[in-house]
Amino acid sequence: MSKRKKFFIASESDIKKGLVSDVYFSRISEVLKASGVNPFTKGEVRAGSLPKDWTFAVFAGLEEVLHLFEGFPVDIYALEEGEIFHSETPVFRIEGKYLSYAVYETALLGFLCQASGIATMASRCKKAAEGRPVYSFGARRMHPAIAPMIERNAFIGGCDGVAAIESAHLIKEEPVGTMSHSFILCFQNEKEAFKAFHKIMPSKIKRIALIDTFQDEKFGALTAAEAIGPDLYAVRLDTPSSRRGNFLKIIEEVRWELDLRGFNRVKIFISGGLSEKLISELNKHADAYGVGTAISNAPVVDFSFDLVEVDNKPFSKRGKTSGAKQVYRCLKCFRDYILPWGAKKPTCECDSKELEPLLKLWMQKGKLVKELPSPRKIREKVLKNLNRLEIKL
Ligand code: PCP
Repeated sequence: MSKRKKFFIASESDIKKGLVSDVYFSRISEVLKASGVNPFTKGEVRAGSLPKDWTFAVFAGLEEVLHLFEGFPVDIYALEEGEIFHSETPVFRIEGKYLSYAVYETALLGFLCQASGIATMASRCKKAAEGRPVYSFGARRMHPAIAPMIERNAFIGGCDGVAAIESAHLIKEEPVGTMSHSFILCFQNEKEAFKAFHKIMPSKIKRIALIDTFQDEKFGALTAAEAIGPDLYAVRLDTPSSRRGNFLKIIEEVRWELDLRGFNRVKIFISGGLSEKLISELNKHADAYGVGTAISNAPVVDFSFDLVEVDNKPFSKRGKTSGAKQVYRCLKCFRDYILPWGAKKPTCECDSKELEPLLKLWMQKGKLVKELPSPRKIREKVLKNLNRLEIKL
């Protein structure tokens, strides 16, 4: 058992050693071992339903799961990360002697449930923003130990960038940031703060001025324009809820006052309390968004793990369909067909024969057999698929 911890987190080796496991798994493993029972099994992950009124979700977390099982005598089939799935879609299957992976079910589901929830919420915010940039600003809302995981999945889900340095490092992207209220409060003078930022920050850092600290946003915007001039890239409104009133009207005014004085190129960046619905309401005048809580505290996808074959016989508990499965997606109409593994590829009701098998072999006997795509590649896949999907707001 690990020594007294300063931070209450499990280390990579704790997870790899199977210590992040609900105790009943090690107890039943003990009983199975003592009874000489260790069948060859196939276990499947799927979600019986999706959170809220979500009609689709984005599959994420697979890369960590593959690292968890590296070196184990198991084979793994799964959707590609970034793949769109629906309730009841089998998204992952592990094959091997049950005791070779039994105590890892907790970690396996933990990796997939939270990552897929975050990636899906990021994709919904990105869809609602209708092409405008959406940045992940939510590391501060969660335990810092998981900030890189949160923001990696926010990025692959569609966010255009992430704020925390270690998260950006993980995905090999530049961190994104503006300026904080505390910065301006330290100067006790907005104009001086803006000028100092402009004077000292390297030119590659976009000049995004926070304009709601002391005064009405439209005057804050003009102060920023005066202080930074043509290099002003955007103004950020993080207006406290007590002052928001008709927020779209405030943003419209800022837009008017900037345009009136020739600052048409200056963009308007919004943050604070955002989620899909508010984003869609502010698109008329907003150019970019910083989303924190809504993405980092996204509902998890309630995946469950179930054995579907024991000793190569289809065998599952009540309420779960037995046997290994394949999911065929019609590339023309995006309809899915869930069929027994090995069944003939179907023809779609839309008569298209272009159906893609979604469950791919990623690991054989604990060895990766397929290259892991970069976060940017996975993000491109999500954005491509998002164009085909509707979200109810
Ligand atoms: C917050 C900070 C976060 C934003 C809002 C996320 O502003 O900028 O990135 O908010 P959300 O979780 O509601 O989506 P402040 O708390 O005012 O912090 P700061 O002064 O540092 O911008």
